[in-house]
Amino acid sequence: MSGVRGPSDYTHEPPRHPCLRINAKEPFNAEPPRDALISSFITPVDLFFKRNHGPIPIVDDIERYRVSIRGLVKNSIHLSMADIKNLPKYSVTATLQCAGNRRTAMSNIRTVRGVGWDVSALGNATWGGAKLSDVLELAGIPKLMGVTSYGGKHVEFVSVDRCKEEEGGPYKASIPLSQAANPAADVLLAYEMNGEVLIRDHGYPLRVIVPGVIGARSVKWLDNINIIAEECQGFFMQKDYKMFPPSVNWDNIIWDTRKPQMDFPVQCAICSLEDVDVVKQGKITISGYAVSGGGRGIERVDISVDGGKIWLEANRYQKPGVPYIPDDITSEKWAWVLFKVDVEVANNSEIIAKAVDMAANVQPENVESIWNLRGILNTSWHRVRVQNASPATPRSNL
Ligand SMILES: Nc1nc2c(c(=O)[nH]1)N[C@H]1C(S)=C(S)[C@@H](COP(=O)(O)O)O[C@H]1N2
Ligand SMILES: [Mo]
Repeated sequence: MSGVRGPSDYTHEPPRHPCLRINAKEPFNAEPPRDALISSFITPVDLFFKRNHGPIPIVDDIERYRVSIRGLVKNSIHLSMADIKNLPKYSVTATLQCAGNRRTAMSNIRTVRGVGWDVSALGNATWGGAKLSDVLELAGIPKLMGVTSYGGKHVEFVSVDRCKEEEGGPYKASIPLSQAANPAADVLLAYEMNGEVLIRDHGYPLRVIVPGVIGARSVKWLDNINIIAEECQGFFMQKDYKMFPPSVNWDNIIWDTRKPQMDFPVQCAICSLEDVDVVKQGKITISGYAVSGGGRGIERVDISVDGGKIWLEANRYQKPGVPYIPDDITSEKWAWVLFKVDVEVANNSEIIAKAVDMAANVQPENVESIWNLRGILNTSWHRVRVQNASPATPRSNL
């Protein structure tokens, strides 16, 4: 009906960059190599991580595409892409991070359920589109409204992809109306990524971007927007993407006891080195990314090259050469910062990175203390181990 449909198999998947590391093939889940991630502040579209729960939807006729806004509102409306593009266009640079980022390292402690990810299940893009607050206004919901006169308190986004978790139904999620109708929250209905038309993998023709919130709420291939009284009852809100304590296992879990995860916590990772890496003796440059949720900028990134005894502060930047100042109005509040520091490393040492956000939240020291059965939000100190390549490693004569 809306001009976009979810196929039932994987015969119509789009082409993908050969550099991506595939964590699951069907549905397609892939991330770029660590060093590719930090080669630019803006992540190129083809290297941006792809996180799917079903086959990629197909748009047969963009002219026929409509997104409807309905439910507990005065006016139900159906908007074409032209209607959406008629609204003021905003560009928001925001980091999208999957809650499962760094899951593999958590599963090394104790088994968790979910697709394994290294440290690259995130990316930083400039999203172009209409503000959701402007779209809601067309349906009769004034800006900054927390509840409609019909009792609507949540905004549900429904897609068209077919997910096995939803028993073949579409992916869906919701955010509070107070956030959706707040222009300062920068929630977008995005049709562009890095200045180009959104590609199929990232939600063509239209997706939601909820800055500062786990990626799971940024619904791709938008079909309907429903104004509802309670939060969305879909699988990905109620039976997934919730944070449980280490004591909860699959035998004693009670999903209702926790709220769906929204903001992501402070996070950072070293991307210039693999988990165990061989480096030349002496000085090396360590670099990576740091980001926090909820619009809390990064205050500091601390690096240790001796397993956490001595710490030094890394340089942070968003534009190369321009120092990052967290509360400066020119710093992009939803975007990551990249960090860099030159250090002298001893043979066989552990290098650690930890970030501190503007609210002085700091990453937890050990993954054990935040282990959870779904393996989400592994934000523990990022550790890598380096061994020096001896300068005169003899090469075998062929
Ligand atoms: N319709 C739909 N939207 C979705 C998903 C999905 O499977 N289907 N995955 C979500 C999750 S878990 C994440 S992390 C992000 C990933 O966005 P990306 O693939 O554009 O990087 O999309 C979110 N939106
Ligand atoms: Mo995700």
